[in-house]
Amino acid sequence: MSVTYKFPEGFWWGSATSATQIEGAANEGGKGKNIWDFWYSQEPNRFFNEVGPESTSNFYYQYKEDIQLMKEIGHNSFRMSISWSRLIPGGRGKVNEEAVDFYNRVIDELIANDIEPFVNLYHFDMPLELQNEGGWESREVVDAYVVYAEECFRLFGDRVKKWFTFNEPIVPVEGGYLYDFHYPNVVDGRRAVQVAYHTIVAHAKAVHAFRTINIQDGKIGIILNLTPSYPRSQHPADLKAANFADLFFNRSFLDPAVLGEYPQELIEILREHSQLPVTEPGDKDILKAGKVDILGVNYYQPRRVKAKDHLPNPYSPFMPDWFFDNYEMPGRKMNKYRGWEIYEKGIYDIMMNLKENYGNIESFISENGMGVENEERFIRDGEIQDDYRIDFIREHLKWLHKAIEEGCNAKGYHLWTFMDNWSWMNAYKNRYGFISVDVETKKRAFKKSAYWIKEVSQNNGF
Ligand code: BGP
Repeated sequence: MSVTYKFPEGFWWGSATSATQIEGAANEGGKGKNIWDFWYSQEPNRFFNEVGPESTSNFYYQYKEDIQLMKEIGHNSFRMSISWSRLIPGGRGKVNEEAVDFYNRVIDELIANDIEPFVNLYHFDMPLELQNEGGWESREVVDAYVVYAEECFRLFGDRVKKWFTFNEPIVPVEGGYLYDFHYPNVVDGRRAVQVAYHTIVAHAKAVHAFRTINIQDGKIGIILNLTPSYPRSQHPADLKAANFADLFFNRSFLDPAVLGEYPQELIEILREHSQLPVTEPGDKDILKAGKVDILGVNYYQPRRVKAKDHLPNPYSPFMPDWFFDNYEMPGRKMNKYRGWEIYEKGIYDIMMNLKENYGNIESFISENGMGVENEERFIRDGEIQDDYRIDFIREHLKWLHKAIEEGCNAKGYHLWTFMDNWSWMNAYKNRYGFISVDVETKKRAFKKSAYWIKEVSQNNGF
């Protein structure tokens, strides 16, 4: 293959996943319950085809085979998460030795196969007992998280050099406290703001703990889903709407994580609507000291925004959507299975924004991908011909390449995800992997994209 788009030497090729979405063994190995186990037991009807988290993709038992497959398709890095409720059942107290043993084996196996483990501490999976204490609304839960984080650094920091405090911390805020797609299914703006705030405090305290422990050559970061906000038009009302969306959904985490403080404009909006969180003296300094070394960017879709058509109902719960309407741009390209727009240039816009406004922080694409339903219909000669996925990745990579050529500090590209996994409420509806998983037999098989990415990673470009 002749290479037109060559990536910098040492570029990270790989993929990302999370504990709850692949491990399975949800009731085995001494694992405690998290909010997903519990919610599923209460309301299985909320999950696609009523498939829950108990066995998912069985990585807990098949990790060796899976790591071999990763190696075969050219991975040099892989992001996983540690399940808090597996490592410390109940969220506090004694470490579960079976879990330590499992994560040690996974980490060692990755390293033995020249795949660098990137480890994330929290991917939507609050231990149930801590949720019952209030979850992220509780400052004590913040402290419990910091102890958990320290434990992870201490146990695995001799081998794991890239750490992440949270994956997409705004998603549990949106899902659990505004829009009813995560447990505890609360709809309350003020509580949502408190949850978001405590998450950042937890993040910053974990960063501080990391620096105190001083892991040799270690870097600590956060993974954020950044959705560039594009206004419908250049009319001032549309521009204002897009700015609101940007403040609520991007800068609410990006600014404190990278710059160490919240945007003043966001604080003012929340103050005006009596939505400010409870804080403690000294928090500002904690946030200042919580700036990351590295930023993971998850990018799936842009956000198109217009000025509101109608005034919000003043009696409805406070919502970010009081300040803008979503805009359905005519002719937009859609992934209809997930209902997400595909806009490849968004990846470039994000990177240029990081370069210009966020000190060109070291970053990488930590998730990007395309979930498609019923991929069996694309089987030819026993293999899923997922050309749409290859196109999707290639077109995004071209824009990433352009951003790198223009000086942005992007170090890698991780697909969501390595093998088909359990997508929360969507369970196994949409498939994202290079490798398919038969939900019944757990058998793995390469899709066409697996061979393609192998060549791309080997050539460091395409
Ligand atoms: C991201 C999450 C992942 C993953 C992915 C795909 O927001 O970090 O956990 O699931 O999106 O989305 P979904 O599974 O909802 O289709």
